[in-house]
Amino acid sequence: MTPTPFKRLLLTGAAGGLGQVLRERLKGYAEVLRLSDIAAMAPATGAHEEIVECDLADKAAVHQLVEGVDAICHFGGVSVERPFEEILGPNICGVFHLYEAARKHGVKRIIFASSNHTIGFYQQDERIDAHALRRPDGYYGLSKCYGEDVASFYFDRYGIETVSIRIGSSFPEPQNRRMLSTWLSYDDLTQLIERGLFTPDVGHTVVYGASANRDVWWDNRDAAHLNYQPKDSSEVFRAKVEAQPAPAADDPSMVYHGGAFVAAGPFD
Ligand code: NAI
Ligand code: 15L
Repeated sequence: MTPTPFKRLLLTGAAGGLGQVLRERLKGYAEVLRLSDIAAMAPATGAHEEIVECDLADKAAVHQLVEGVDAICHFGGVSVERPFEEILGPNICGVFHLYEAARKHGVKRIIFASSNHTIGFYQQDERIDAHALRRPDGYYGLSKCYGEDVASFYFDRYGIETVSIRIGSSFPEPQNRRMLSTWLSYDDLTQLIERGLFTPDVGHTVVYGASANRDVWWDNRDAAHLNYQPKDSSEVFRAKVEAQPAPAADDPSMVYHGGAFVAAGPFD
Protein backbone atom coordinates (compact mmCIF):
# COMPACT_ATOMS: atom_id res chain seq x y z
CA MET A 1 0.00 0.00 0.00
CA THR A 2 1.40 3.43 -0.92
CA PRO A 3 -0.28 5.89 1.38
CA THR A 4 -1.28 9.32 0.16
CA PRO A 5 -0.01 11.68 2.81
CA PHE A 6 -2.45 13.91 4.63
CA LYS A 7 -1.79 17.61 4.76
CA ARG A 8 -2.03 17.74 8.55
CA LEU A 9 -2.39 14.73 10.86
CA LEU A 10 -3.08 15.21 14.59
CA LEU A 11 -1.60 12.82 17.15
CA THR A 12 -2.95 13.20 20.70
CA GLY A 13 -1.10 11.61 23.61
CA ALA A 14 2.16 12.52 21.90
CA ALA A 15 4.14 12.70 25.17
CA GLY A 16 3.07 9.18 26.19
CA GLY A 17 4.73 5.82 25.73
CA LEU A 18 3.07 5.08 22.38
CA GLY A 19 2.91 8.74 21.38
CA GLN A 20 6.69 9.07 21.45
CA VAL A 21 7.04 5.98 19.27
CA LEU A 22 4.34 7.14 16.84
CA ARG A 23 5.82 10.61 16.53
CA GLU A 24 8.62 9.03 14.51
CA ARG A 25 6.49 6.46 12.71
CA LEU A 26 3.64 8.69 11.51
CA LYS A 27 5.96 11.29 9.97
CA GLY A 28 5.62 9.92 6.44
CA TYR A 29 1.84 10.05 6.47
CA ALA A 30 1.42 13.83 6.53
CA GLU A 31 3.10 17.01 5.41
CA VAL A 32 2.67 18.27 8.98
CA LEU A 33 2.25 16.20 12.13
CA ARG A 34 0.48 18.14 14.85
CA LEU A 35 1.57 16.68 18.19
CA SER A 36 -0.51 17.28 21.29
CA ASP A 37 -0.57 16.32 24.96
CA ILE A 38 -1.31 17.89 28.33
CA ALA A 39 2.31 17.09 29.28
CA ALA A 40 5.40 18.75 27.87
CA MET A 41 6.75 17.32 24.61
CA ALA A 42 10.14 17.55 22.95
CA PRO A 43 10.35 20.68 20.75
CA ALA A 44 9.45 20.51 17.06
CA THR A 45 12.30 19.22 14.93
CA GLY A 46 11.27 21.20 11.85
CA ALA A 47 8.39 22.68 9.89
CA HIS A 48 6.86 19.20 9.52
CA GLU A 49 5.96 19.22 13.25
CA GLU A 50 3.65 21.40 15.33
CA ILE A 51 3.55 21.12 19.13
CA VAL A 52 0.30 22.04 20.90
CA GLU A 53 -0.17 21.54 24.63
CA CYS A 54 -3.86 20.90 25.23
CA ASP A 55 -6.06 19.44 27.94
CA LEU A 56 -8.58 17.12 26.28
CA ALA A 57 -11.12 18.09 28.93
CA ASP A 58 -11.02 21.72 27.71
CA LYS A 59 -13.65 22.00 24.97
CA ALA A 60 -12.46 25.30 23.49
CA ALA A 61 -8.84 24.16 23.43
CA VAL A 62 -9.76 20.88 21.70
CA HIS A 63 -11.76 22.72 19.04
CA GLN A 64 -8.77 24.93 18.34
CA LEU A 65 -6.50 21.89 18.31
CA VAL A 66 -8.52 20.13 15.62
CA GLU A 67 -8.87 23.13 13.30
CA GLY A 68 -6.97 22.60 10.05
CA VAL A 69 -6.49 18.87 10.56
CA ASP A 70 -7.34 16.16 7.98
CA ALA A 71 -7.21 13.09 10.22
CA ILE A 72 -6.60 12.22 13.86
CA CYS A 73 -4.80 9.46 15.75
CA HIS A 74 -6.35 9.75 19.20
CA PHE A 75 -3.95 8.28 21.76
CA GLY A 76 -4.32 10.83 24.58
CA GLY A 77 -6.04 10.26 27.91
CA VAL A 78 -5.76 8.23 31.09
CA SER A 79 -4.35 4.83 30.08
CA VAL A 80 -4.77 2.75 33.24
CA GLU A 81 -7.44 2.05 35.81
CA ARG A 82 -8.07 5.11 37.99
CA PRO A 83 -10.97 6.56 39.99
CA PHE A 84 -13.83 7.59 37.70
CA GLU A 85 -13.38 11.28 38.55
CA GLU A 86 -9.86 11.20 37.02
CA ILE A 87 -11.07 9.44 33.89
CA LEU A 88 -14.14 11.59 33.27
CA GLY A 89 -12.37 14.70 31.92
CA PRO A 90 -9.73 13.22 29.60
CA ASN A 91 -11.48 10.05 28.42
CA ILE A 92 -15.20 10.83 28.47
CA CYS A 93 -15.44 14.59 27.93
CA GLY A 94 -12.21 14.49 25.91
CA VAL A 95 -13.41 12.00 23.34
CA PHE A 96 -16.71 13.86 23.00
CA HIS A 97 -14.92 17.20 22.47
CA LEU A 98 -12.65 15.59 19.89
CA TYR A 99 -15.50 14.17 17.78
CA GLU A 100 -17.52 17.36 18.03
CA ALA A 101 -14.47 19.29 16.87
CA ALA A 102 -13.96 16.75 14.06
CA ARG A 103 -17.56 17.32 12.96
CA LYS A 104 -17.23 21.10 13.01
CA HIS A 105 -13.88 21.13 11.21
CA GLY A 106 -14.68 18.46 8.60
CA VAL A 107 -12.28 15.73 9.77
CA LYS A 108 -13.25 12.49 8.03
CA ARG A 109 -11.00 9.80 9.55
CA ILE A 110 -10.00 8.99 13.13
CA ILE A 111 -7.94 6.21 14.69
CA PHE A 112 -9.15 5.64 18.24
CA ALA A 113 -6.80 3.92 20.69
CA SER A 114 -9.34 1.68 22.35
CA SER A 115 -8.33 -1.14 24.62
CA ASN A 116 -8.71 -4.81 25.47
CA HIS A 117 -10.21 -3.55 28.73
CA THR A 118 -13.51 -3.07 26.86
CA ILE A 119 -13.74 -6.88 26.94
CA GLY A 120 -11.51 -7.57 29.93
CA PHE A 121 -13.91 -9.80 31.84
CA TYR A 122 -13.85 -12.58 29.24
CA GLN A 123 -11.87 -15.56 30.44
CA GLN A 124 -8.70 -16.64 28.72
CA ASP A 125 -10.25 -19.89 27.47
CA GLU A 126 -12.83 -17.83 25.51
CA ARG A 127 -12.01 -16.65 21.98
CA ILE A 128 -14.06 -13.67 20.86
CA ASP A 129 -14.56 -11.49 17.81
CA ALA A 130 -15.57 -7.83 17.50
CA HIS A 131 -19.27 -8.75 17.79
CA ALA A 132 -18.89 -10.21 21.27
CA LEU A 133 -20.75 -8.20 23.87
CA ARG A 134 -18.39 -5.89 25.62
CA ARG A 135 -17.41 -6.75 29.19
CA PRO A 136 -15.49 -3.73 30.49
CA ASP A 137 -13.28 -4.44 33.46
CA GLY A 138 -13.26 -1.02 35.16
CA TYR A 139 -13.86 2.70 34.79
CA TYR A 140 -11.04 2.89 32.25
CA GLY A 141 -12.55 0.06 30.20
CA LEU A 142 -15.95 1.76 30.44
CA SER A 143 -14.44 4.97 29.07
CA LYS A 144 -13.08 3.07 26.06
CA CYS A 145 -16.53 1.52 25.48
CA TYR A 146 -17.92 5.06 25.50
CA GLY A 147 -15.27 6.14 23.00
CA GLU A 148 -16.19 3.28 20.66
CA ASP A 149 -19.88 4.23 20.91
CA VAL A 150 -19.09 7.86 20.16
CA ALA A 151 -17.15 6.68 17.10
CA SER A 152 -20.10 4.54 15.99
CA PHE A 153 -22.56 7.41 16.44
CA TYR A 154 -20.42 9.94 14.59
CA PHE A 155 -20.16 7.57 11.63
CA ASP A 156 -23.89 6.78 11.51
CA ARG A 157 -24.92 10.39 11.98
CA TYR A 158 -22.14 12.40 10.33
CA GLY A 159 -20.13 9.95 8.21
CA ILE A 160 -16.90 10.42 10.18
CA GLU A 161 -15.04 7.12 9.83
CA THR A 162 -13.09 5.55 12.69
CA VAL A 163 -10.97 2.51 13.24
CA SER A 164 -11.08 1.63 16.93
CA ILE A 165 -8.03 -0.46 17.75
CA ARG A 166 -8.60 -2.55 20.87
CA ILE A 167 -4.93 -2.55 21.73
CA GLY A 168 -3.71 -5.51 23.76
CA SER A 169 -0.33 -4.68 25.33
CA SER A 170 1.89 -2.51 23.17
CA PHE A 171 5.33 -2.34 24.70
CA PRO A 172 8.83 -3.15 23.45
CA GLU A 173 8.32 -6.72 24.67
CA PRO A 174 5.76 -8.74 26.65
CA GLN A 175 6.30 -8.30 30.37
CA ASN A 176 4.43 -11.31 31.76
CA ARG A 177 2.62 -14.52 30.78
CA ARG A 178 -0.65 -12.77 29.93
CA MET A 179 1.15 -10.48 27.52
CA LEU A 180 2.40 -13.49 25.56
CA SER A 181 -1.19 -13.46 24.25
CA THR A 182 -1.96 -9.73 24.27
CA TRP A 183 1.36 -8.33 23.00
CA LEU A 184 1.30 -5.93 20.02
CA SER A 185 4.67 -4.96 18.62
CA TYR A 186 5.27 -1.35 17.62
CA ASP A 187 5.69 -2.43 13.98
CA ASP A 188 2.33 -4.21 14.02
CA LEU A 189 0.68 -1.24 15.75
CA THR A 190 2.08 1.01 13.03
CA GLN A 191 0.72 -1.31 10.34
CA LEU A 192 -2.72 -1.22 11.98
CA ILE A 193 -2.69 2.57 12.08
CA GLU A 194 -1.62 2.73 8.44
CA ARG A 195 -4.40 0.34 7.41
CA GLY A 196 -6.82 2.32 9.54
CA LEU A 197 -5.87 5.63 7.97
CA PHE A 198 -5.76 4.54 4.34
CA THR A 199 -8.25 1.69 3.82
CA PRO A 200 -11.35 3.11 2.10
CA ASP A 201 -14.85 2.75 3.52
CA VAL A 202 -14.07 1.53 7.04
CA GLY A 203 -17.25 3.02 8.57
CA HIS A 204 -16.66 2.26 12.23
CA THR A 205 -14.39 -0.76 12.35
CA VAL A 206 -13.32 -2.42 15.58
CA VAL A 207 -10.06 -4.35 15.31
CA TYR A 208 -8.10 -6.17 18.00
CA GLY A 209 -4.53 -5.04 18.28
CA ALA A 210 -2.39 -8.10 18.87
CA SER A 211 0.64 -9.47 17.03
CA ALA A 212 0.69 -12.96 15.52
CA ASN A 213 1.12 -14.53 18.94
CA ARG A 214 0.77 -18.29 19.48
CA ASP A 215 -2.28 -18.11 21.75
CA VAL A 216 -4.32 -15.11 20.66
CA TRP A 217 -7.81 -14.80 22.18
CA TRP A 218 -9.16 -12.39 19.57
CA ASP A 219 -10.55 -13.09 16.11
CA ASN A 220 -10.26 -10.23 13.60
CA ARG A 221 -12.58 -11.67 10.91
CA ASP A 222 -14.87 -8.62 11.20
CA ALA A 223 -11.96 -6.36 10.29
CA ALA A 224 -10.71 -8.46 7.36
CA HIS A 225 -11.17 -5.46 5.02
CA LEU A 226 -8.24 -3.77 6.78
CA ASN A 227 -5.99 -6.60 5.57
CA TYR A 228 -3.98 -6.39 8.78
CA GLN A 229 -1.18 -8.97 8.58
CA PRO A 230 0.80 -8.95 11.83
CA LYS A 231 4.48 -9.74 11.30
CA ASP A 232 5.72 -10.21 14.86
CA SER A 233 5.07 -12.81 17.54
CA SER A 234 5.65 -12.93 21.29
CA GLU A 235 7.14 -16.43 20.88
CA VAL A 236 10.66 -15.02 20.71
CA PHE A 237 10.20 -13.74 24.27
CA ARG A 238 8.50 -16.85 25.70
CA ALA A 239 11.54 -18.39 27.40
CA LYS A 240 12.44 -15.09 29.06
CA VAL A 241 8.87 -14.50 30.27
CA GLU A 242 8.39 -18.07 31.47
CA ALA A 243 11.61 -17.86 33.47
CA GLN A 244 9.66 -15.55 35.82
CA PRO A 245 7.85 -17.26 38.74
CA ALA A 246 4.37 -18.34 37.57
CA PRO A 247 1.39 -16.61 39.22
CA ALA A 248 -1.23 -18.85 40.88
CA ALA A 249 -3.71 -20.41 38.44
CA ASP A 250 -6.54 -18.31 39.91
CA ASP A 251 -4.61 -15.03 39.72
CA PRO A 252 -6.63 -12.59 37.53
CA SER A 253 -3.62 -12.27 35.21
CA MET A 254 -4.00 -15.98 34.43
CA VAL A 255 -7.80 -16.00 34.16
CA TYR A 256 -9.11 -12.89 32.40
CA HIS A 257 -8.34 -11.16 29.10
CA GLY A 258 -7.98 -7.94 31.09
CA GLY A 259 -5.65 -9.47 33.69
CA ALA A 260 -5.06 -7.49 36.86
CA PHE A 261 -7.35 -4.65 35.71
CA VAL A 262 -10.40 -6.76 36.65
CA ALA A 263 -9.37 -6.58 40.31
CA ALA A 264 -8.26 -2.91 40.47
CA GLY A 265 -10.19 -0.57 42.77
CA PRO A 266 -12.51 0.35 44.31
CA PHE A 267 -10.65 3.51 45.18
CA ASP A 268 -12.63 4.85 48.13
P1 NAI B 1 0.41 6.86 28.22
O1 NAI B 1 -0.25 7.00 29.54
O2 NAI B 1 1.90 6.67 28.21
O3 NAI B 1 0.05 8.09 27.28
C1 NAI B 1 -1.17 8.77 27.36
C2 NAI B 1 -0.90 10.24 27.19
O4 NAI B 1 -2.13 10.93 27.33
C3 NAI B 1 0.07 10.80 28.24
O5 NAI B 1 1.19 11.41 27.64
C4 NAI B 1 -0.78 11.80 29.00
O6 NAI B 1 -0.06 12.96 29.42
C5 NAI B 1 -1.87 12.14 28.01
N1 NAI B 1 -3.04 12.68 28.70
C6 NAI B 1 -3.58 12.26 29.86
N2 NAI B 1 -4.58 13.08 30.24
C7 NAI B 1 -4.67 14.03 29.28
C8 NAI B 1 -5.50 15.16 29.12
N3 NAI B 1 -6.43 15.52 30.03
N4 NAI B 1 -5.32 15.92 28.03
C9 NAI B 1 -4.38 15.60 27.10
N5 NAI B 1 -3.56 14.55 27.22
C10 NAI B 1 -3.70 13.77 28.29
O7 NAI B 1 -0.29 5.63 27.50
P2 NAI B 1 0.18 4.80 26.23
O8 NAI B 1 0.62 3.48 26.67
O9 NAI B 1 1.06 5.62 25.39
O10 NAI B 1 -1.22 4.61 25.49
C11 NAI B 1 -1.68 5.52 24.52
C12 NAI B 1 -3.15 5.25 24.25
O11 NAI B 1 -3.32 3.90 23.86
C13 NAI B 1 -4.05 5.48 25.46
O12 NAI B 1 -5.28 6.02 25.04
C14 NAI B 1 -4.27 4.07 25.99
O13 NAI B 1 -5.50 3.97 26.68
C15 NAI B 1 -4.26 3.26 24.71
N6 NAI B 1 -3.84 1.90 24.95
C16 NAI B 1 -2.53 1.60 25.19
C17 NAI B 1 -2.14 0.29 25.40
C18 NAI B 1 -0.71 -0.11 25.57
O14 NAI B 1 -0.45 -1.30 25.68
N7 NAI B 1 0.26 0.82 25.58
C19 NAI B 1 -3.14 -0.79 25.47
C20 NAI B 1 -4.49 -0.36 25.22
C21 NAI B 1 -4.82 0.94 24.96
C1 15L C 1 -4.12 -0.88 28.46
O1 15L C 1 -5.21 -0.48 28.07
C2 15L C 1 -3.14 0.06 29.05
O2 15L C 1 -3.20 1.33 28.47
C3 15L C 1 -1.72 -0.46 29.01
O3 15L C 1 -0.92 0.31 29.88
C4 15L C 1 -1.65 -1.93 29.40
O4 15L C 1 -2.00 -2.07 30.73
C5 15L C 1 -2.57 -2.74 28.52
O5 15L C 1 -3.89 -2.21 28.49
C6 15L C 1 -2.69 -4.20 28.94
O6 15L C 1 -3.81 -4.67 29.12
O7 15L C 1 -1.66 -4.86 29.04
